[in-house]
Amino acid sequence: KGVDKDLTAFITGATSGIGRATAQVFARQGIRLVLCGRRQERLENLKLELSGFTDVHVLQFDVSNRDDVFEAVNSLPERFSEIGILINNAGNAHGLDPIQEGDVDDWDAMIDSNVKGLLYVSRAILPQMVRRKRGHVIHVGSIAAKEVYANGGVYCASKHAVDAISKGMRIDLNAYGIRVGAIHPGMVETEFSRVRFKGDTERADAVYSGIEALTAEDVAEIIYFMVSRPPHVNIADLLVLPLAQASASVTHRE
Ligand code: 8X3
Repeated sequence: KGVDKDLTAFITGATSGIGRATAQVFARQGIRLVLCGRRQERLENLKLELSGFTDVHVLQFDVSNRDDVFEAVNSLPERFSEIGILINNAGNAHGLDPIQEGDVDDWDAMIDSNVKGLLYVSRAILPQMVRRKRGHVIHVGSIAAKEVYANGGVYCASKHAVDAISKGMRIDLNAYGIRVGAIHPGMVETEFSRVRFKGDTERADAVYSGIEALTAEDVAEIIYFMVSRPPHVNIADLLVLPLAQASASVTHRE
């Protein structure tokens, strides 16, 4: 039972939010970590914070840069090179606009990281799991993978793609003993809304006002639960909401 400590967990988007919380929970369980992100200083700080618990290697790259993804994965020192767990977490929302007014740069950014980046990282890592006939991939989707809401069409499309990729991956890897699952959180209070609204903190804070949103730790603990099931148990698909949220657009505010 528990997690195989010979292998390494590879977490994208580890410098903030759900990715960072997952790194913290995994570290406390003694799971060896490869932490990936775009921001070197944050990566170094996280490595300092977690090195007391486990071995940590950091990789600075942007998942949407195809060459950098493959180069980073190929650069792993031997001790960290056998990936047992891949947490495809990196992703963001940019803007919340009606489709006819959408910023095309925002669309590119969301599709490049949430969809293409996730594919690049998966393509770089899956062959070794297939060879070993062992591994576990978890995608961090969103309620936006299951529902579409006003002004969020492109973000929702990118997360629907994550859902489809997760399902397709489970089928293609079925013969190789690799577990594939997705967790789809609703409202989680992280830097998510600040990024979506480009630093407009008032607008970002309003998203969570009067609501006890999920915390990144809430989601990270569930991700650890998913990876620590006995090997024959695959949690394939999980929608996780705060109590105050009934659907993508129905929330109860105090
Ligand atoms: C983040 C949650 O509701 O803004 O993926 O889509 S939501």
